[in-house]
This record gives sequence, structure tokens and C-alpha cells, in this order.
Amino acid sequence: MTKEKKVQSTTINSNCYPLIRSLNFIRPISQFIFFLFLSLPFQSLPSSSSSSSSDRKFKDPPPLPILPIPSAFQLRWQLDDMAIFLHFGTNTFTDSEWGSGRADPSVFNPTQLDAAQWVRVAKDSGFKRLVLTAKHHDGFCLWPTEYTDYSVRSSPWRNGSGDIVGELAQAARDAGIGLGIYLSPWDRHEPCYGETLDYNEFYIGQMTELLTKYGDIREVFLDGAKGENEKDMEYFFDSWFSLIHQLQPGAVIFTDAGPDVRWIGDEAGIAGSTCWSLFNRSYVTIGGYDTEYLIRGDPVGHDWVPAECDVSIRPGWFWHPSEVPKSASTLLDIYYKSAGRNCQLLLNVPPNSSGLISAEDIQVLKEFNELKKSIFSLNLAANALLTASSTRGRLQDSRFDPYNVLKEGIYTYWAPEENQYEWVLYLNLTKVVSFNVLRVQEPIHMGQRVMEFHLEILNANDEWKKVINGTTVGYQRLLRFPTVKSQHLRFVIDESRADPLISNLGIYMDEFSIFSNIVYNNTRRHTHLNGSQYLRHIPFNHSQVATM
Ligand code: FUL
Repeated sequence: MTKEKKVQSTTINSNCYPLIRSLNFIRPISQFIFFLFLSLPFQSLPSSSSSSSSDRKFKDPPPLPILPIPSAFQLRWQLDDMAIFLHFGTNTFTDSEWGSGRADPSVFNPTQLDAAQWVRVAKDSGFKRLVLTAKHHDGFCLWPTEYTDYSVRSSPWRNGSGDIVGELAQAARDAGIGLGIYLSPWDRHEPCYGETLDYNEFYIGQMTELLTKYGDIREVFLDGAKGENEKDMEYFFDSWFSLIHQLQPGAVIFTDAGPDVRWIGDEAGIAGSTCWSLFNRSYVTIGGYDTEYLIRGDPVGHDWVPAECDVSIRPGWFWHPSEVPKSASTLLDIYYKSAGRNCQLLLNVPPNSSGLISAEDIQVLKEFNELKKSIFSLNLAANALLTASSTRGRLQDSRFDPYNVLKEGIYTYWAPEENQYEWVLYLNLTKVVSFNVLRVQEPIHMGQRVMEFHLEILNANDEWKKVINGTTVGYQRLLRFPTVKSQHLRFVIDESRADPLISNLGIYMDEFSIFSNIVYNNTRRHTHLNGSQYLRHIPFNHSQVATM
């Protein structure tokens, strides 16, 4: 009996979500009446929450996942949070960004190259993966490929017997950190570029070398860039994707349009404040994209394609002697707007011409890591008393308990009872606390659900006051707002694709952000702040309610 009711009500929830969404303009009272009406046929059946626990032998099952959901490897990728991008090649020695493909290999001689240093810097600064430009658009290969002599084999570095991909793969393995490779489709050196069949064979030959000789590869980054008036040709993407998945089933493939990870649509590392991992791959072609669609994703998308935010620590992707790194506070701001908006941050830190990551870049990464730790190591809600508007399952069932939101990780979560007309978590912090950052996570292995939410505090006059509104959560949502003080909070989900599930809720104090005065847009991509600004405390205007 109970089981039968369960099936029926779950069907209402998972398959009729457009219906539930469309109810928002009539909420909350009329929605309540509507649900009452919906549940009339089942009224003679005991509700799953109100039936006495003694008459049931079995556990309540978890809620249904809501499609699309991530693959195991998309999930592993997402949990990395941040990765380091390494642009390195002949451009590093010729002071260029898009090499012509005609640079003499003799220019390539990074005499102090130490891949273990790259790995150490990444690991010590909290990054979980490195992605190396094994071949950039100039066609020079950082491994001794058998398909061209335009590679490290023809350079003076290690007398032509070196292999940078090999050294990095070894160092990454030793340190237990993931490796990704960038193999540029556009190749300005290779004579067969432009001959569709020949070049696709050549490219697949190179890709096969990279995916079979160096152990585990976690990401294959396929850049869609190509200069104007270049030879026209077709890339056999479907064959490339199938081959990559066959040779490295654990690797995610990045392009403008997935299949596994999509580009965020800008090179400033900034995601939309609404950002879905849901997406329709068929709406986007590689190289022909609608930036808005990439930035925001698609609440009714059929494919799971989360976004990666690539941005360089310096103005250029390659190292140039005249350029300086961004400040730690700028990186922190980018972190909030990438990893804090359901994306992964892929931060480019280009090794210099000696083959090392420069001391000034290391210093900035160290400061950035310290800023992050000083903000996020103390969840001011860690000892809060929690209650919820409703909880799925029986009282003794801890799997759906509101306290799960205080546990780290996405696999434990609070689940409300089905068919509710309000979804609220109440936090009693047991004392008055000041804070200005909210962190929320969804158990994305169950699908991305939350569409709109807000946070309220009980003010000194015992009135509930809205602090911040947000749209979309996903893997991780970080929101900053003017500092507020309270003992009692209400986290309210206003709109959701299905019953919302929350795996983490935290509040923090950020003394460092200068978030209101950094402007990013497509015309001003690289904002430079003086390195000394990173510890400055900017007083906020305490009167406003922020909307992000
Ligand atoms: C772009 C390329 O043209 C840049 O050189 C760089 O590699 C960046 C990550 O992608 O499309």
C-alpha cells in the first residue's frame, strides 16, 4: 500500500516538473491548494511521513535522480574544483602567443626545466590537476612524436632526447595529481593541415601516442581557435571523441560544446551568475557558439555538460618577460565567479623560458591559497542547530537529515518530504555571528535541481530580512554580500526542477574581497591590481540586499 502510494507520488514529482515550475506565479497558497487537490485520490492511503514507523520493515528509498546526471568521470572531474593550465612551447622563447609554425626548434631550450616544480606549485596551492599544451597552434610538440620532426626531438633541450609530456606525467603520478593534455587541432606547421583525410589521420596518430604512452589522462582539451583566412578543412570530431573515450575511458573531453565539459564562453574565467550543467549539445557547434548559451547553460537541457572556466594568471597565455601576474585578490574574485558558480577554474600559470614557474606567480598562488583557506576553513554554521520545513523518510533515518548539510562532501544531503509547497532550512547559530559569504552545494550525482533560492536573517527587531537571492546552485555556489549579523537564518528554496536536495550549507567571513569594484567583460579581460592590495579590507555598504 505504502509502496504503491510512493510510486504514484514520485511520478508526479519527477515527470511533471514543468507543471511544478509553472506553479510559481500562483504560489504559495494556491499551490498548496493545488497539491491538496492532487493528493485527494491518495487520501485514503497513509502518507510516507505520517505512517507509523513500526508498521514498515523496509527503509524509504532515496529520491529518484532527475536526468540528466553526470557520468562517473564528469563527477570526478567536478570534484577537482581547480586545475592548473600550462602553456609552454616555442612561443615561450619567441615572445609570441600564436606562433607562426616557422620558429626554429633550436630556440627551444628551457635549461632548468623541472616538471616536478610545476606539480609542486599546483599541489601546494590547492589545485588537483594539470593540463599541458602538448601541442599549441604552432604545431611544435612537447613530446618526441613519430609523426613530425617539429618537436622537442629537434631542439637542443636535453640534446633532443627529452620528453616534457613524459616528465610531467611521471611527476604528476608521483604526487598523486591528475594530468590533462591540450592537443591543438589547428596546426600552423604541419604541411598536411588543410587536407581533410590526411590531417585527421595525422591528428589521430598524435592523439593515440599521447593517450597510450603516458598512463592515466584525466582531460583532453580541444581548443576551437583558428585564425582567419587559414586553410579550410573538416575535423572528424566524432571519430576523435570515440577514440579518446576508448583509449582513456576516465578522461573528460573539453570543447566549446562538450561532449563531457564545455567552454564557459569567455577567457576571463567568469561564469554566469545563473549556470546550469544542463545543456543541449545539439544547439552548439564547435567554433560556432552562442556565448550566452555557454555562460548560462540550459535549465531544460537534455545533456550533462558542466563548464570549465579558463583564464590566465598573466595577460597572455604564454610567458612574456614584460608581463606580471594578477593579484591574489583578483584570483579570489575569479574563484568566486567560476568555482563558486558551479564550474571548474582552469587557471593558466605559464612556465618561463628557463622552464620553471616564475617566483612572482608562485607568490601570488601562495597568497591566493592563504586567502581561500582563511575564509573557507571556518564554517560559522558548523555548530548550528538545524531544523527543516520537512524531511524525507522516518525520524530515525539519518540519510535525509538536515544536519547532513553540515557534513563536507556532496554525497550526504538533506531531502525534504515529497510534494511540499515550501522548502526551508532553519539555522540557529546559538550566538550572534557576523558573516558575508554563503556556500551551498547540491548532490549533483542526483541531478541539478535548484532554480532560485534566498537567505534570510532574523534581525534585531525580530523581523526576517532577506540578505541575498540566487539562481542555480549545482556543485558549488558561493555568494558574497554586505556583512550581516544574526543568530537565526532561513535558507529558502523558491523554485526547483524537482524536490530540492542540499548537501552543504556554510556561512563564512571574507575580510579580503574587493568584489564590487572589479569589472570584467569581454573588452576588458585582464584586470590588474597591485599585488599589495590583497590583504586590504574593503568596508561594505551594509544597507543593501545583494542579488547575484
Ligand atoms: C585559445 C587559444 O587560441 C589560446 O592561445 C589559448 O590556448 C586558449 C586557452 O585558447 O582559443
